Amino acid sequence: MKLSNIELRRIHLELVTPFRTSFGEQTAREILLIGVTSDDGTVGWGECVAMSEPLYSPEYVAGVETVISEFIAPRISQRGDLIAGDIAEILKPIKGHQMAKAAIEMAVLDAELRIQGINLHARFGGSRATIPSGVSVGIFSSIDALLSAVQGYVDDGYARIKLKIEPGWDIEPVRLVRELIGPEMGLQVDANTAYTRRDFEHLRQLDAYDLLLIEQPLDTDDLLGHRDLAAAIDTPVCLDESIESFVQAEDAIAIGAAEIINIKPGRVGGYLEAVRIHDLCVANGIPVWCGGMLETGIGRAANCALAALDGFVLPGDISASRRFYSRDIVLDPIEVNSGEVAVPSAPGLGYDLDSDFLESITTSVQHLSL
Ligand code: OSB
Ligand code: MG
Repeated sequence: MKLSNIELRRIHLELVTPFRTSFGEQTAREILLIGVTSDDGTVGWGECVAMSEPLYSPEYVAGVETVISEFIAPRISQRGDLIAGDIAEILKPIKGHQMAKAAIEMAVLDAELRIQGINLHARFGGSRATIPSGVSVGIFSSIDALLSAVQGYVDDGYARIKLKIEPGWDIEPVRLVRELIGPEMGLQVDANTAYTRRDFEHLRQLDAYDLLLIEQPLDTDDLLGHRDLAAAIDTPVCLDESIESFVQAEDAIAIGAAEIINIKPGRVGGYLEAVRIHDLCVANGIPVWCGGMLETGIGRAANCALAALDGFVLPGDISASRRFYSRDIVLDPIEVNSGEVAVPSAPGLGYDLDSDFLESITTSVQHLSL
C-alpha cells in the first residue's frame, strides 16, 4: 500500500487509581495514537507506548511526535509503496526510537490486515483463543492498602499477581501478599531498575516466597550484573528494560543474564521484531511473557494476538481495561473471565473505536500529508 496521510493524535485518560512504580507515580496516561490512511482509504491505528516523561525508557510522547514528523514520515513518504514488513528496514537508518517505529509499524499492520480481511492473531498463527491474564500492582503507601487491592484482584479472578517493588518496599510486602494469596497462585515482582549490584544478599531473601520471577532488578545496561544476580539467587531473573532488540536478547540469553524475557512490542521496535524474539527464546528454551504499558484497547488487542503464541508460557500483563480506565477508546474493552482474556478476531488488530469518546479525550491532532 501507499500511505496518503499520517495522523498524530494525543489523548488524555485518567487512571482509575494512581499507579506507582520505582520510577514515579502516574494518575493519568498521555497517549499518542498514530493513524495511517492508505491510498484506498483504509485507516489503521497504532498506539505508541511512550510515556510523557523519559523515566521508563529514553522515549517520551513529545519526542515521539518530533521524530515521526521530522524523520519517520519523510522516509515513509519517499519509499512510496510498502507493507508492514518493510517498515523496520526503511527506518533502520534512524537510531533508536523503538517506540516511535513500533507505533508506525503497528498502524500499517492494522491497515494492511484490514485490507486483507484477516486478524493479527491469524497472521501470527497463535493456537490459543484465550490467554491467562496477569495484573500489575503498584507500590502503595501502606501494607493494608496493598493487601486490599491484591484481594480485589484475586476476587476479579486474575491468574497471577505482579508486585512493583523498590528498596524499602520489597521483602515484607511480598511475604504478606504470598500469605494472603496462598502458595498456589502465581506471584512475581518488578523493580524497574531500582537495585544495584550491592543488593544481591538482600534480594536473595525473596527466594523464600516461590516467585515466578524478578523483573529488571538492575540498570537497563547492566547485563553482567543480571548474569551475576541470576547465579546468586534462586528466583529466576527476567529482563524488561534491558531488551530493546533481537540482538540484545541474543546476548542476554548467551551470557545467562535473562532466564526469562518480558516481551513488549513497543520497547523492541514493533510486533514483528517481538515475534522474532519470541522465536529466538523458544529455540533457546527461555520462557517469555507479554508485558504491558497501560495500553488502551488498541494496544491490548494486539498484545493478545502476540501472547497467544506458544512460547508465551507465563501470564502476561494483559489485565482488564477497567483495571486502569473507567472508559476505554474501543467498543469492546478487554475483560477477564475465569482468569483469561479472549483474543480478538476481527480484521486488523481486532478492536473497534469508540469514536465519540475518542474525540472527547483528544488533546491535539496533527496531520502529516505524504
Ligand atoms: O515495567 O512492566 C513495566 C507500566 C508502565 C511502564 C512499565 C511497566 C508497566 C507495568 C504495567 O507494569 C503493566 C500493564 O500495562 O498492565
Ligand atoms: Mg517491567
